[in-house]
Amino acid sequence: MKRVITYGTFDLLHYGHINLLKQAKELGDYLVVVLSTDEFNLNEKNKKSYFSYDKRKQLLEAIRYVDLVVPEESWEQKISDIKKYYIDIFAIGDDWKGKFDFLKDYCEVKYLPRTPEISTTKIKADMSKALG
Ligand code: C2G
Repeated sequence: MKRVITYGTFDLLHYGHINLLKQAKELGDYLVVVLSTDEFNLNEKNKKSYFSYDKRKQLLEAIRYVDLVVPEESWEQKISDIKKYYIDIFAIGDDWKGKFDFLKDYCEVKYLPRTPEISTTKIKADMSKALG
């Protein structure tokens, strides 16, 4: 049983997120998604998600690739998460390439190709243009 972990905000869920989750799940048998809390988004990522943590969790839990959703409250929790959930592989989009290589002491680290043409920022910009 290979256990995979990934992290993110997953706000305004779109097919780029789904592609990532699918790729991450295909690396193993069980996928833990560590979802940024509203406070973590505000204080550490300088982004205010449109959907609350609970709503974003509800959406992720409905995805066939996702087995468990838990909160991300700090940048420093990854090593303890890897131990806590007996993780074999840490996977994240390649926009983070190299940033989490320090986790190689604890598990495999995989940077997965992002879906280039879509982003939450683009969705918001296109919508505000369309709505005027
Ligand atoms: N992603 C993707 N393609 C996109 C947009 C996002 O593959 N078009 C991936 C990102 O690379 C990331 C995941 O989807 O692996 C979630 O993206 P975000 O919600 O933007 O997460 P991020 O802000 O990168 O948070 O501690 C790590 C952070 O929590 C990662």
